Amino acid sequence: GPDNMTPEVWEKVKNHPCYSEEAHHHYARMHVAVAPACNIQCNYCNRKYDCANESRPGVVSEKLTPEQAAKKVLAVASTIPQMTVLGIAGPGDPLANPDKTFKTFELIAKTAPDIKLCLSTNGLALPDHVDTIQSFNVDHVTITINMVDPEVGQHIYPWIYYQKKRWTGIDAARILTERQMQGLEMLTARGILCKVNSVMIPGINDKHLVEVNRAVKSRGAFLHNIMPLISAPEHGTVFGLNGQRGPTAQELKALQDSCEGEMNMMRHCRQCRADAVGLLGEDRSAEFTTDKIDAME
Ligand code: CLF
Ligand code: SF4
Repeated sequence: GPDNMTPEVWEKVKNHPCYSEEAHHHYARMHVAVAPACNIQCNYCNRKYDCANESRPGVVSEKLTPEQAAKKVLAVASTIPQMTVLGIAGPGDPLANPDKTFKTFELIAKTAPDIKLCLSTNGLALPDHVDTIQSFNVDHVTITINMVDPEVGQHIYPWIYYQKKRWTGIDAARILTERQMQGLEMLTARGILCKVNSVMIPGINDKHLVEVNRAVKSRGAFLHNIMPLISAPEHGTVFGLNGQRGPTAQELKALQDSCEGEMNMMRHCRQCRADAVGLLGEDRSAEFTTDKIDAME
């Protein structure tokens, strides 16, 4: 709340439903699915569906052009006055689609300047885009960080695509963690609020996430959101097909509790779709499909 934050930080947090537990009862967010491509492979992802970097495999969203996305934002904002935040969170990685992502931000900054811009990324391309992110006044960036140790990372990421080359194994995980840490440091040095999302994968990174928590806290992350792996065989993810289980609610809470005190822990995440619309936990995306928006005119 306002008593344990600077006025500048409180200003950024108070209307953001993900960054403030209190705000999520009153303020809504929307996502636009403008970013189909990805530059890494996570074993919990199924590309046919929304990933997202917010890590909820299993639902398909309608892909939009930046122009369609801007139109949708206006339509939603005029229908849902509590809509304060526009996030780009997939279905691939927003920074693997920088032209589409930043074109969308540019259009929305012009047509709906009061809407806060939010971005979620796996972090691989992040250091290359920090200046652009800052120039669009994006105040909130989420990085999905599942490990800070390549030995752990090799079991989560089969490959990354970086500098026109495919990297695998320990090398891939080492590059990814270096880029994530560098991107996080660059953002926090510029005063951009960073949330870290981590997917808890029992037997793979569950014990390790306390170390991730310390690493991101020491680099200035504002909030840590540890989410459960969603692993059902019907989602067709590598983990799902291998019989990898997700954590129980008790295991998740125990891990969140053991990190509490190190930094703010988010506990109200709803693992949104890449085209989510409305209050967290409420899904109004079906009201705002392209054909319905065209019919509103
Ligand atoms: Fe979207 Fe993410 Fe921004 Fe929120 S969602 S890009 S920070 S506006 Fe929020 Fe949804 Fe959890 Fe994400 S509840 S999945 S944390
Ligand atoms: Fe899938 Fe997101 Fe991982 Fe890319 S970063 S592979 S879209 S979960």
